[in-house]
Amino acid sequence: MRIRPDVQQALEKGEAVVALESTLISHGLPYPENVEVAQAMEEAVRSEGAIPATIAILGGEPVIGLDGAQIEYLARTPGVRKCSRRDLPIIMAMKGNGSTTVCATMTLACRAGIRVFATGGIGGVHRGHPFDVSADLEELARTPMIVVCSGAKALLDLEATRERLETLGVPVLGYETEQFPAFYSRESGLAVDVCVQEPEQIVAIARARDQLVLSAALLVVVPVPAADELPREEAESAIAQAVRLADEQGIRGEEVTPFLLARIAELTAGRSLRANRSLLVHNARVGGRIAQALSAG
Ligand code: PSU
Ligand code: MN
Repeated sequence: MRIRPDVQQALEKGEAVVALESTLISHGLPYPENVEVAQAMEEAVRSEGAIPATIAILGGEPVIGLDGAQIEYLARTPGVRKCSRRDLPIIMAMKGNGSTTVCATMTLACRAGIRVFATGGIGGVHRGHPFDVSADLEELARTPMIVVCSGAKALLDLEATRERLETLGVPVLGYETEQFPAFYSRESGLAVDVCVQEPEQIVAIARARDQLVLSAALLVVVPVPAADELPREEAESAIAQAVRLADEQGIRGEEVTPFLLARIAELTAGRSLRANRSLLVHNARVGGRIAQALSAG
């Protein structure tokens, strides 16, 4: 693994580091918003006094802490492989370039010694396809990090995803919310396991988890900032249409999520992108705050 020197140094000194994923750059957002958002997320982490480490595979080597040119490359190069955990040994042996999903980012970040990771929405159980379950969920069950997100992407079956998190033993902490957020919208009608107000409460729960040597991540869910929220009905109608298109066109496997995100952006005339961008940057800031509290305590 190639760890950027400032990230390495911060890890050695026990200072705050926040991992960021790269699939949202290569497959989640269109160019050039993807570069702008990736940079804004890094700045948001820094604004809280933590070091950002965006993760990807370049030339077969896992890179912990991309530089600006590497982010730009992932953002504008078609054909970068979207890597889940199963793809990591393949892309490394092929000496290829790959972006990392939530799952693969956690795998690599944890091995590098990073304890906090911020992203947009985790994968989960797909609507109408209960056997298409994102590897993100299994990874959350076995990798003891703190993962900050806005719930699971609303294009999924949120209720089934929420149930699966319970089965897998993943504690769901609502950051200033009682509800599991619905990604583009603040509320889903589903409950969190506990509502927390301060990063220190999250750190205390992480400590208790570690004392018990539980392997699961803590999932910290943060609603999209209210000003950029997509009303639930509007999001739902776009999602339902996009899911229908995916079924009609026979979209399967790892292509489903990027396909749906792109169709929803079209159907909402970019308003889904605004919500997505806003929640990503906000989550990065919250991640920075939690990483600070963790290194202080
Ligand atoms: N969140 C976003 N945009 C994304 C993703 C999450 O705001 O593009 C990506 C993440 O990398 C997540 C992946 O791990 O989608 C899930 O893909 P799948 O459903 O194929 O597991
Ligand atoms: Mn899938």
